[in-house]
Amino acid sequence: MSILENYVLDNFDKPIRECSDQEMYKVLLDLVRDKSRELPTNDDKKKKLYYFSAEFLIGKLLSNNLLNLGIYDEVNNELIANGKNIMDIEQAELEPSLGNGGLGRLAACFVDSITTLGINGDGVGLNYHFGLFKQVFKDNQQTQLPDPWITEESWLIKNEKSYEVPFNNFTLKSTLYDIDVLGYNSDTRNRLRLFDLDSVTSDIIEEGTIHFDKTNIEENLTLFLYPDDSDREGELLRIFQQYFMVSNGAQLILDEAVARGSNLHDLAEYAVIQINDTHPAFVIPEMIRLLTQRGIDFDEAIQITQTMTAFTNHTILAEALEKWPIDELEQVMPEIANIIRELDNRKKDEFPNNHAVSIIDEHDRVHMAHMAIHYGYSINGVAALHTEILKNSELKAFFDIYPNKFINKTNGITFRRWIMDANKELADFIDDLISDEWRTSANLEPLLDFKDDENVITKLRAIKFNNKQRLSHRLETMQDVKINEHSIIDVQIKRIHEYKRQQMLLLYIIHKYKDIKNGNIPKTPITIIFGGKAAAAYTIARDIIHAILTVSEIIANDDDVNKHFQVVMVENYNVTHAQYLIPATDISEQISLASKEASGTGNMKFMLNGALTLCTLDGANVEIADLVGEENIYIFGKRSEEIVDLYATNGYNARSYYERETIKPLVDFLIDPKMLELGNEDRLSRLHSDMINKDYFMALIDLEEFIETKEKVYEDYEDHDTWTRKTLINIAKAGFFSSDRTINEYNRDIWHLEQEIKNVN
Ligand code: CRA
Repeated sequence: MSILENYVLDNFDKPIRECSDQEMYKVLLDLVRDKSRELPTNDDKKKKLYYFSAEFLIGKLLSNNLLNLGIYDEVNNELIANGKNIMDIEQAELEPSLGNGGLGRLAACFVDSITTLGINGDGVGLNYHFGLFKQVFKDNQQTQLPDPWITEESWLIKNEKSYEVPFNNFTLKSTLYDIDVLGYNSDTRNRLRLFDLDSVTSDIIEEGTIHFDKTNIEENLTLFLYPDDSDREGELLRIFQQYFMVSNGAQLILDEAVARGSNLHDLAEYAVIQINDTHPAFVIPEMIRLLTQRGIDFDEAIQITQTMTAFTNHTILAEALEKWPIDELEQVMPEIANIIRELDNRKKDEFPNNHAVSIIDEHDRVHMAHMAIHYGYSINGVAALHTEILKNSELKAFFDIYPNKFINKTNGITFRRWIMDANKELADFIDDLISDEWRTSANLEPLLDFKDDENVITKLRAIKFNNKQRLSHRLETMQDVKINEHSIIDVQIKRIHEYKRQQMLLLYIIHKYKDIKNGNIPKTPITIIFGGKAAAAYTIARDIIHAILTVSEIIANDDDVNKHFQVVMVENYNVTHAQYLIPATDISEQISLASKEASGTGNMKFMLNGALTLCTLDGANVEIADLVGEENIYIFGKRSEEIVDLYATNGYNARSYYERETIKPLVDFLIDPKMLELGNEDRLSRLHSDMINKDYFMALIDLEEFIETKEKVYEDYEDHDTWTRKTLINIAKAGFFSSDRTINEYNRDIWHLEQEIKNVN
């Protein structure tokens, strides 16, 4: 009997052909789960990694898991033979809404690579019922709704384990759900361990909003990722969430280590914790608390915790480096607050008068990153430039006292999802050219042999076109927008944030619109696509979305322009959207203000899928540029040292840029009568005034050079062969950005765990 038949008969008692896509989804889910369950976990290995993260942006899992199990083709062929299409079946799967942006997607790529390399390592996090939020556009504005994803047919598997988490005045008992994590062709599996609370209920959410009673912890604790923390209740709720996550995680670690033979004194031989950004940093005082509770003395508990905990920093933006008022910690978990005071006292004694390295500052706020650096054994940045900035400016005071703790680990992406799954046609074509060895080694360099092969260049162009068609079809069904499949596809997808400068691309769009109105018609039509959510409480970011949507409507309504130029903003951008957008893209917009984007990972996905990067020298763009050479990338804008210096000296004045005759009309268009007619005056004038009077992330400083460079990019696109040759070089050089390489480095330099696959690129 074939791989699917008996599953179908067991479930529905009818042939495949007669099953609906929803029914087939259920069958495939059962099949994949059974096959996963046949794989042992890595529990026979002594030491285990626990990757603690507030987010795991895993995306849909069906195709990915079929691929990792090595049965994708077999299943797909049988579906095709029965008149079914896996892409349609996949529509029945809801994307788990367990992350926000790059940090969460990175965690998802990492657990895939950890398993692929045969490392014993689980992810630890929370099971948010409604995720971040679902973005819905209404009147050209972002609105936020709950994003439910947990149904009977989700990948969650209830685990029997449960722990008690002691808050002040009450204790909560957790429920644990696991999601199996499969590696590529690996014969073991790991798990995502997502803690939850049975009493949580959607009943307390106000209809049509993401608002709820923030004080009702028992009912709200795992409703949303990053609930609004603009007031004290919101801050307390975040602290409740963080402590719930790490207390459960720490208890799980102790449980499992003891089961594997640890006597707790030797815990560091059994477990290593990676703290993914500051959200899980309370695991340090919590582990100390639990160890002392189990009879270890305080000094030894600190020492054990320290030797098993490492920290990753993902940003230099102050707003994301969490600082919690100590009195709030006292209110939620007094014992932990006391331990933190003690940890702080010890460091104040060790480094007297060195205020920059205090855990508790003069405003009685606890600096989570400081705690993690003092009481962990390793701190890493996520790209070479980022780590240098940490060492030389942001965390210099720490680098001075702990030079050996600092290390760089440039981010990576899993090639399983970001080419094998997202761009099957390209992946298969690469197999034809250089054999399928790259699928495990990530070595794509042999492709360079084909850079002057006309047939290869033609085929690459054809694949890009097919991916544009696929995207076009999706946008039409999802959002009722029709894009021109023959146009240049120019894309900026990422969270909306001023430092990423979507507003700078918007000013370019205004420039281009005016230019086309003046009769300068682009040789090839251009489609610029945005995607991204703005934090619900981030007003200017929501204003930027509004301005983009309003400008795009003006362009769409203008018959002089709309045949040549289109601007689209994808609604509710998520991993699934990204899998359609990235393979179809020609130009990858990586235009953050230099020094501000720690790494970026979208930049790597685009490169791997044959888009050319238009970028500032920021984050991992610097490493991309080094790899491909300056003739295969488009670089513009002020360099990072200059920007760091400008901040230090308060040397930027937006208005002096605004006054330039090239720039003023573009900014002023935001409040042009055409805009005000369609848009919301408050939002548009606030953005307008912000750009002139503040522009904290300096969109205007690079604008002229950006416009010039964009025109050059579009001009270069016209030489199709040269362009496509450049895309081939980019693909060939992308191997370095495989997350297998990144994880291999983490393991070699930080975790030191047993590993099955040793040679990674
Ligand atoms: N927003 C950085 O800004 C980086 C990812 C993953 C970020 C990105 O440049 O690629 O982390 N930082 O390392 C972050 O979330 C809290 O800080 C991100 O996703």
